[in-house]
Parts: sequence; structure tokens; C-alpha cells
Amino acid sequence: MQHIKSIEGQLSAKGLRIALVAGRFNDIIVDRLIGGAVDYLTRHGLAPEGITIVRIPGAFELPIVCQKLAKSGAYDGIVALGAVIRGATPHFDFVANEASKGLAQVSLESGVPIGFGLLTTENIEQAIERAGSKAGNKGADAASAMLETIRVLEQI
Ligand code: INI
Repeated sequence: MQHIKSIEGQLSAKGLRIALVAGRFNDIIVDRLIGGAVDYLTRHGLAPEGITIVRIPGAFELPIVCQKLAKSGAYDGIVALGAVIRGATPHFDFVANEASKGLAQVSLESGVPIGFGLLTTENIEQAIERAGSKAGNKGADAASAMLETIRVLEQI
């Protein structure tokens, strides 16, 4: 449309420095999310040298680790990966809420885009569905959202 200025992010990851931060808790799922994110980024032009993988205990630790990475100035974007599964744990709400709130806060305070690849599911089946089977791969989706956001912010 004439006269309408539009800003859109191009999905090239070439030359970027990206950190993937991933919990060890539920690693059977989280390893699949890492695979999805790495696959997405390399297929969009990022050399392996542009990727740093940081392993942490669980989703609760995502915000503080992402905060230090974001503040370091060494990364253009971060993908936070984890799986909080309700199952039998009373921890679920605390871990899921604090991790999501913390990640949003870190991203806003630092200005570094953080892809939200934290699964919060009722059971293991739902997590498997989102980690590379019938509902896609949320690690790849989070990498894609982070990449698009980096490229949009560059133009504003
Ligand atoms: N961490 C997760 O990543 N997923 C979970 O489902 C989970 N549950 O259910 O407890 C979980 N807990 C650990 C938490 O993230 C911290 O690592 C731990 O409490 C130590 O601070």
C-alpha cells in the first residue's frame, strides 16, 4: 500500500551471536528443544560458531542466567528453553510463573530479545507433542520469534 511505512524482520541469522539457555530438568524434552533451535538457526544462515549453549539446573534459573548473558553485551539474542510439567509436583505454578515473569523482565530491562521456549504442560505427552512431534518444536518456534524480533528492533 502506498505511503504506508512498514517494518518487518528478515529471517537471516547470518553473523549473529546467539545464546541458548537450557534447563537440565526434563532433559529428555529439553534436548529436543535445543535440537530444534539449533536446526532452525543453522538453516537460517548462522554458523555453529555463532551459537553458545548454556546448561542450567531448571526453568527457575533461566531468568538470572539470561540476565547475565544479556548484560554482557556478547549476544544479539537469547533463546530460553525448558520444560515445566505439572505432573505430581506442587512446584509447577511457582516455577512456571517465576520463570516467565523473570524472562519478560530481563528482556525488557536489557533490550535483548529472548525467545520464550519454555514449555508449560499438564503432562509429559503434551510436552512430547511440542518437542518435535505433532505440535511442532517450540525450541525452533522460540528461535524464530527471537530472530524476527532482533531484525525488527534493528530497524526501529
Ligand atoms: N524445573 C523445570 O525446569 N521443570 C520442572 O518441571 C520443574 N519442577 O517440576 O519442579 C523444575 N524444578 C526445578 C527448578 O527449576 C529449580 O531448578 C530448582 O527448584 C532449584 O532452584
